[in-house]
Amino acid sequence: MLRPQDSTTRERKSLNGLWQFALDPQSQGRSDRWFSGPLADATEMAVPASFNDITPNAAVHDYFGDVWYQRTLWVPRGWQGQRIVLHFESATHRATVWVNDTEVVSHEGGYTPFEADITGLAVAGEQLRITAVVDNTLNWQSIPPGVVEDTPAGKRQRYWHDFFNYAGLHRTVWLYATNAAHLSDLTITTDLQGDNGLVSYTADVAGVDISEVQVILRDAENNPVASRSGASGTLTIPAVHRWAPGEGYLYDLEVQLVHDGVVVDSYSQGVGVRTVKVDGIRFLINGEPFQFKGFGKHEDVPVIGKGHSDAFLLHDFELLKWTGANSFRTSHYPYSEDVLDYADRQGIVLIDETAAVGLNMGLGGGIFGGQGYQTFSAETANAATQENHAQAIRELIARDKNHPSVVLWSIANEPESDTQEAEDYFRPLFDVARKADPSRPVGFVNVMLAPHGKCRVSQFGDVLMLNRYYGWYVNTGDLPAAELAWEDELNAWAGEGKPIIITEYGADTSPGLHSVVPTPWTEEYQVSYLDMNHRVFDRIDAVVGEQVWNFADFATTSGIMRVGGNKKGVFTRDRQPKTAAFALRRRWRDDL
Ligand code: GCB
Repeated sequence: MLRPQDSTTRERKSLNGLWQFALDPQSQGRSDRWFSGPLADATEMAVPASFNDITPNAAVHDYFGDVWYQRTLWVPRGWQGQRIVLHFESATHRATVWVNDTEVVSHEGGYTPFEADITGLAVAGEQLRITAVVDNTLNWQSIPPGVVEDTPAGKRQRYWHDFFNYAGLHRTVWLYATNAAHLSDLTITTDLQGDNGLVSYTADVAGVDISEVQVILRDAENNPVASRSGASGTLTIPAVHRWAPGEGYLYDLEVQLVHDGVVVDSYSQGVGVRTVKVDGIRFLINGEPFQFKGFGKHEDVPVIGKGHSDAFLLHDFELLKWTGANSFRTSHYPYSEDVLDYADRQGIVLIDETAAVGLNMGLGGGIFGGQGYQTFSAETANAATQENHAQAIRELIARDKNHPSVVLWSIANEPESDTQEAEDYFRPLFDVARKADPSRPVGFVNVMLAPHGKCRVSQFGDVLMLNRYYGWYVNTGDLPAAELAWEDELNAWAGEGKPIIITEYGADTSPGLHSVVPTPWTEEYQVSYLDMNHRVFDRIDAVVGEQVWNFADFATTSGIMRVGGNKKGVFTRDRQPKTAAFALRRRWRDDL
């Protein structure tokens, strides 16, 4: 699926703004056909945004189940005879959509796009009613998983990931038009041969039998540098300007579909020419060892929750550069495509993650509440969960495969990985990722409960991604003991001969809390904790990356371990620096 864009043959219309909105706590909207007319008793809701924090109302904040979004719109009068498509960049966690009274699409998974061809329903110059029911319930088959429990006070949603279950329409909704004959997908890979860049492409075409594909590659100054025809092929760029970390140089590949001598579709795709390879313990970008410096992030800001905001996108990237970060992980779900596009242009390197987080009943027991479940079983995470997980991997890769910023797929965060069941569950999922994209390395993020020698899933990864909290969850406040234990474990992992990226290390820190002696929760402790980690990393060659948890404080569920959310941010939730931000800047910026 291609992201909607404007071109000489395409036109799109954003449907962002205020929609009609209603909760459906009795789950009656589907059977009562709420889509068949104006929503009764509706309020207004901003799109894009999470609905949870817009209203100062606990019933809305903690709501789970169906919510209804509706709006009317005019189909542009110039779209006569066009193919018309309704496209949602995401709906968290699943949705069904109607146009007028007709159901047009359903989609499972809260962070990847879906669309419906509504040509038969949309009449140019007339009005349409769009209704979407969005269900944010998490269950054992959803990615991420959760469970609805009966309690004396009523039903309660539980889940095992450490961020708030924000939901709604988080990203742009588009109506767009193309000709009936159109490009339906495009896959680009790049290679380097001496000074030459190679750009290989495959164009999928729909809606036409006989047609010709022409491609033109232009440099950043818009000068054509190569062209050819055919639905697939390779273009050579002499003296190529590479895409590299810190330098997001993009060529533009225009794909034209020509029918009877007329260009019936034109689609442009940014292309960063670079290579990615794992070689022993080295992670190579363009053949050069790359050292990841950065953060695990979240899509999380006040009021709009996980709603995309261009202003926060730019601000966060400015702060990343200010600290000297060259990379981040899209923990713990696929981020807005606006983030990916901007990372491409800024030369920020991404580890791109699915929403498979919380598949681990060993975690918790006091932190997130006792679990009382087995992770993998017929009743809990089972074959249906695995199929949804496979689909989440396929959709992530289908969406993000053409982004040069993405150098590594993370198929899960901290799942159970020390049992036979986990090995059986994950082995085929690595194959799914490799089949979908043979060009990038694949890994998953390992949890402290499955240390070296116990983890049975790391064998499948091209790199090792480790989350560790020595000096925080263990050896709390005792950094000398933490340093010894951490170095011991890391040395054992280094024996595997794979590159190691520390994808999480961090300490909760209350901004403004200070102490001259090392005291957890103080700003000074966060700095000393990071210093200790860095000493360990600098002594082990296989460590090719450090991504601090977290870039900024973020919202979580209520819990005795969380004081107004997770406070491991180096910046506060409103993006003010803690002392650690300056310490990282000193370590990471080599121009200061
Ligand atoms: C982890 C999780 C992350 C949590 C973090 C923490 O290991 O991957 O989602 O927020 O620890 O702060 O406990």
